[in-house]
Amino acid sequence: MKEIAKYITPESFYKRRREFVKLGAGTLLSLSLIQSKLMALDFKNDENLDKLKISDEKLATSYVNFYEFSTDKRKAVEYAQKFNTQGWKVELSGEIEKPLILSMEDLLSFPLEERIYRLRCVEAWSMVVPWIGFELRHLIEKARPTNEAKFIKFTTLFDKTQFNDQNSFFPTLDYPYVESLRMDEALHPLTLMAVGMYKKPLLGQNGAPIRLVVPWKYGFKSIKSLVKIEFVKERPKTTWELYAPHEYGFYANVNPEVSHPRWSQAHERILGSFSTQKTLLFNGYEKEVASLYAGMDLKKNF
Ligand SMILES: Nc1nc2c(c(=O)[nH]1)N[C@H]1C(S)=C(S)[C@@H](COP(=O)(O)O)O[C@H]1N2
Ligand SMILES: [Mo]
Repeated sequence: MKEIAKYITPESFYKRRREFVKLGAGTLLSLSLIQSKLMALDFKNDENLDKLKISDEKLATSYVNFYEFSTDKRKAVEYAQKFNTQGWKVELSGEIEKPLILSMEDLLSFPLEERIYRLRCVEAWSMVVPWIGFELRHLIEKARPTNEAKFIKFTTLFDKTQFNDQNSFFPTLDYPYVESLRMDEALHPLTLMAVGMYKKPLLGQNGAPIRLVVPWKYGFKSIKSLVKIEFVKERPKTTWELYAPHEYGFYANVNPEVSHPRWSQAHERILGSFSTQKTLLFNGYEKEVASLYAGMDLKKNF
């Protein structure tokens, strides 16, 4: 049986499946669903018109921030290896016509695209990641928000049996991790729901099986392993804003002129190289997104 599988599946797929088997049965199921979409190259490639230099895949999957596992980047990767995403569901509720519960299969019916984006962490490092996902606006259209919906609130899984830091006596953050976007930011075509990167399904440490990616904002807005999307009237309090409001604002737009109280944001370390570069307003996406903030004081609304 295994011998036959070797002949009827492309070799790379076969090898990759074997790697997934090592991750355990739970991960395998949802991975293979996404995997088969991606292996069929059922997504539109990014032509990389800006000629961004893509970061090493090894780096992007090992230098991670995922506090639910651990604040230690190495340990987060280690603990994420047995992350179980079997039967994953995303719940949509709030100011929409009727609540929806979507499986990964439902979510994968949106048109998938590769998007090569800069990622700028508030810790002053950056990389370039080739994500695979769909525009969040497609999901919003499906949810049919009412006129009352002004913000979207996103929530990460809360599961003490899976996340070491959630289970600790003194958790680092007030979990579950919550993030939010204004409706017009959420509807912007750059705003992505990612299910993969480097032409493969997301790994646990990068927010499997589905996460947000907002390229013009600091990385912490790009919330991982989503289970809930709520359409709300009022601006929600977000995890980092609650933790330190003078350090992490709601908007978190990348801005070289607004320093973090403890360090400058004017430059960034390019991960995987010895160089630094100037940080760009809106992380280089000014042309696309500046109009969202016309007339707003970006220093006050940081
Ligand atoms: N749920 C959750 N989402 C999260 C984080 C986290 O700790 N928990 N870290 C954020 C931060 S600070 C960054 S920089 C990005 C990092 O994404 P990456 O590790 O895939 O590069 O994820 C963001 N999303
Ligand atoms: Mo970050």
